[in-house]
Amino acid sequence: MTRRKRIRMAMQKNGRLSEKSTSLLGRCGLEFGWSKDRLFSKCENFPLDLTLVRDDDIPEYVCDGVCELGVVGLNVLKEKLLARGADKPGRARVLRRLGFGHCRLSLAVPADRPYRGVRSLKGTRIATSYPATLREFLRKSKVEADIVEISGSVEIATTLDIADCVCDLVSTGTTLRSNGLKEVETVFESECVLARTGLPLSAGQERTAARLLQRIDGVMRAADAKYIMLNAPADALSSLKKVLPGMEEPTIIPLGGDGKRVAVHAVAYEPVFWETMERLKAAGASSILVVPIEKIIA
Ligand code: PRT
Ligand code: ZN
Repeated sequence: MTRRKRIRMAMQKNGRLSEKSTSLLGRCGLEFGWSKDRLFSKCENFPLDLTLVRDDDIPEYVCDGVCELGVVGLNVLKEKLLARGADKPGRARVLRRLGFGHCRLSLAVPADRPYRGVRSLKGTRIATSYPATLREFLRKSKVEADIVEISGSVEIATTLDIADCVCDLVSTGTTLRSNGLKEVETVFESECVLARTGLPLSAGQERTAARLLQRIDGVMRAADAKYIMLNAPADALSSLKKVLPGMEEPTIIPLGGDGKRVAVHAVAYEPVFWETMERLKAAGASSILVVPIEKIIA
């Protein structure tokens, strides 16, 4: 009997990460028979099955090998790994940062309370849903404080006098400000990640995971990449290369018989702004085309 090659991936069922996680898999060419109420979804054209759960359960699933892969906020993964104890076998590790779901775990104090550095938090009560991450931060900062663990609506903890300050996720900062709090320290910067179990996979599953990673890398590399085509005098090539951001070695195609003018085709891995195009023109380029790239396998 051949060993399994299908892998199971845990993903958030319903929440901030669901749409972008789904879209990423779609751009990787994976097709699913979606149904909102289902907890499992089998990919029809790739050996992967999705398990759709609450984000809090994903680290546990991945650590225990219930799912070989998981898509989850690094904040949740780190918290669960710290809470679980770093020495337990079968831990999860991060394979890729996925470039969405950015946020930070921050300390915030009432706006009218003076703040004189992290040491001034000594002896305070800090409300958070991330006790293990906060505990690690306080230990490293050599500050002793009381951690008040609450599961939601952390931002109202000071108003309710459950705590003196809070440690919560922030993205725009609006929630903190509208609750009379000011952000004073960043504890942890987070984004959505692809994690894999520390437990061994079968050879077939390793190959499946490697194929998926190659596709994810292809999609992510293509996100900012552009294909640039332009015509230019052959002797302007070196100055053009200086202008083009993150360009690979270009393909040069002679135009006409005398070799004095060439067509240049290249992939640029950084954004190409109008200013860049103007500088290309000033360096001698004409007929400049910049087109988006859908996928790249390097
Ligand atoms: O139901 P389930 O348990 O699966 O979802 P959930 O409600 O626990 O999580 P969800 O969907 O809200 O968030 C999932 C993940 O998104 C988080 O674990 C983070 O990795 C990431 N993320 C990115 C955020 C935010 N940005 C964010 N702003 N998660 C939460 N927030 C909250 C924050 O807790 C605070 O209440 O948004 C508020 C602050 O936002 P600003 O813009 O006002 O600063
Ligand atoms: Zn959650």
